Amino acid sequence: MSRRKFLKKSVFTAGSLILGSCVEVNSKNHTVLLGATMPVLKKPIVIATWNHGLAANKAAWEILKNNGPALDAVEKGVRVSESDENNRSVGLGGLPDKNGMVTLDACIMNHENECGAVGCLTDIEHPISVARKVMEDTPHVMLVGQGAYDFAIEKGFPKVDLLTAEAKLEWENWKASEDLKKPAINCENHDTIGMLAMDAEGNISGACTTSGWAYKLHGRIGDSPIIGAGLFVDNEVGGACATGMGEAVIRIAGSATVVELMRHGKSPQEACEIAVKRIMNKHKNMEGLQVGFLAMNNKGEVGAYSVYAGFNYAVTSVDNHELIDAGYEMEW
Ligand code: SD4
Repeated sequence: MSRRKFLKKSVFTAGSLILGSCVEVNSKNHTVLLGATMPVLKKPIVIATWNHGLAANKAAWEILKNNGPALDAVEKGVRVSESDENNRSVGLGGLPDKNGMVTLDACIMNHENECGAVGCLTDIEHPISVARKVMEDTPHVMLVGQGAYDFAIEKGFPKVDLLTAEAKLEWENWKASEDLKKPAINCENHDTIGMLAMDAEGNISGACTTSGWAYKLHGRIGDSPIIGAGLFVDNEVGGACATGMGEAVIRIAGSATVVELMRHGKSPQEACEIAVKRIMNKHKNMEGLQVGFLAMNNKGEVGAYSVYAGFNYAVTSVDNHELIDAGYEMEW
């Protein structure tokens, strides 16, 4: 495993986010934003993890461009991934747990530190909207399992069979394989969508939704629905979200850590890098342990970083709609 060297300074075509920033072009000819010299984007802005973030951002942008609230934008945005049955790691079509059940985790947080979450939710296509209902219609932050399901049904969400034929087949193949105890943890089965939006008013909201670690033990909840781990927003500072192995993110209160680092003066890029390095320091065995953070501060700077190569994120603002490869510590 080799440590990446960040050296190059380049200027790119007009309209590109990375114009004049410190960047590197990687082997796939994708751009990677580096260091503390992020450009400041003009609000509104929406950013989201992985390449499914592009379609999700597009939906969020419909709200933001009409001066709509960031909270509506992030909900609408991640619902696109939740309904995409070709996506094996979020909502409908997500890979199931060890027992063949699709169990979903999600949370949402607004600019007033109000938040809602659901964990281990079954048979509901849009956990993010249930999380928003928990935030808005109850005095609680988090509902899990049967209670979350009953609440969703009571609120009028339809019951949906989330296990598609393709996901079922993959699960059956996994069961038949020798890998029963040790499901691979990699970018193929770890693709949560985390989204952060700043609206025209400058208010930030975030959303995070996932079917979690494929073939997990039944009842396992990752970082994604845990406020402070998979997502954290403080409008006075900015927001952060996480993807990758949730257990490692929870151990360092990942997203809250990134926001606190920004509160103390770090750029989003620096904050994500420090959080990744903290995870590396706290784990003796980093083999296959992928974690990525994505952050935005209230000035409109963004940053991202991951343990292993391969993490990317979508950035959409009035001048941009593009996918950017995050910097990272190690090659796979
Ligand atoms: C989890 N963090 O359940 C989630 C999975 C994930 O990209 O992020 N996938 O641990």
